[in-house]
Amino acid sequence: MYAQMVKSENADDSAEAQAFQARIDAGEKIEPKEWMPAGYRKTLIRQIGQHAHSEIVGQLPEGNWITRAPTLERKAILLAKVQDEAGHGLYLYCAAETLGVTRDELTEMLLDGRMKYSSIFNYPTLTWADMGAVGWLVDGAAIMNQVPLQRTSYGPYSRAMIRICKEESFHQRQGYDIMMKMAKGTEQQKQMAQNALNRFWFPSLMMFGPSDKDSVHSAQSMAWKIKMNTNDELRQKFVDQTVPQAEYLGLTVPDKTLSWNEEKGGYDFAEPDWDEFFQVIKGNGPCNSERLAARNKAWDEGRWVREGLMAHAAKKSTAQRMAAE
Ligand code: FAQ
Repeated sequence: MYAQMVKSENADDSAEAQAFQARIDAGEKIEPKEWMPAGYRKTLIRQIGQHAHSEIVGQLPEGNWITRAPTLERKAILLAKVQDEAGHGLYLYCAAETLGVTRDELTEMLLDGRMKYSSIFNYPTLTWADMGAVGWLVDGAAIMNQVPLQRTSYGPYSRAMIRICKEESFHQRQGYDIMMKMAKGTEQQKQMAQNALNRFWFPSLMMFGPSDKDSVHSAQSMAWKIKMNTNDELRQKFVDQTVPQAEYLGLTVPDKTLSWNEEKGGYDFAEPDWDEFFQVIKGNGPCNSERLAARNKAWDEGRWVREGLMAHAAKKSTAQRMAAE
């Protein structure tokens, strides 16, 4: 089914397509059973699917530290956060399913490398301070990207984002709280916090996607209000918000070119290494193979659970049918 949709994706200028665009321009939400251009459907499946995969794969770098959290309280908080990410993945798979693709199809495309997930999760989490940096910077970047998506034109995606954003705010604050503790702690803890910032700064800037001149999908996605801002606009807002937070922590953003530009009312900052970004999204980042191996293992080892649940559901519905006859 997904393959058929992809074949007929080309945007058309039919009366239906024009009426559809007029609804988008008027700020109306598009709902699952309504007519939509094949390209709109395909773009949503790609974006929502990648977003769902990011939430699921995104559990791995933090899951790595649950057993080694420094206190019982930190362990409980981290566990709750990682569980929230699983929940986000599930809302998003449900939103994607309303477009005619199944969760299993999406999962298979993740597992065999046909679909992407966020580049950020291909970097390792080496110390406890990385839990602070991930919450502060990675969830911070996610919120910056996702708050505007609450107004996205596709109803189920927009509604999923409203709930997700509430939880992401808690995630960002717990990360910043870890950073505060470490940055105000011993000299060694402060050094760990600085080191985590050094390693996560540029990968966090990459989360917003390539620069606008290299973004393949932005123009069409913005015309359809699937995306509400360009990649560079959101990256700029993220830098402007995050630099004062780093200053409050007494940490240094690892960018010697960083300076306030009075005229534009924002910071000038160095671009990430885009060659590295494209390598990571091609599968050649530091942890790509480890992440995909972990997801494949979970999928294979969970097969008996999925089959058991399906058998139980079939048995239950047969019993209900027979009782009704
Ligand atoms: N990583 O033309 P564009 C989270 C790909 S938040 C990997 O600009 P688009 C929460 C892009 O897919 C993270 N690939 O693309 C959390 C395209 O390739 P394709 C997830 C990337 O779609 C926190 C190509 O480059 N958030 O998980 C990336 O218009 C902590 C050209 O790019 C979302 O997914 C990247 N960073 O804009 C969980 C938000 N950037 O598909 C756990 C929704 C670009 O043609 C712990 N998504 N690419 O093969 C979006 O807003 C957009 O999809 C963008 C990319 C902004 C990511």
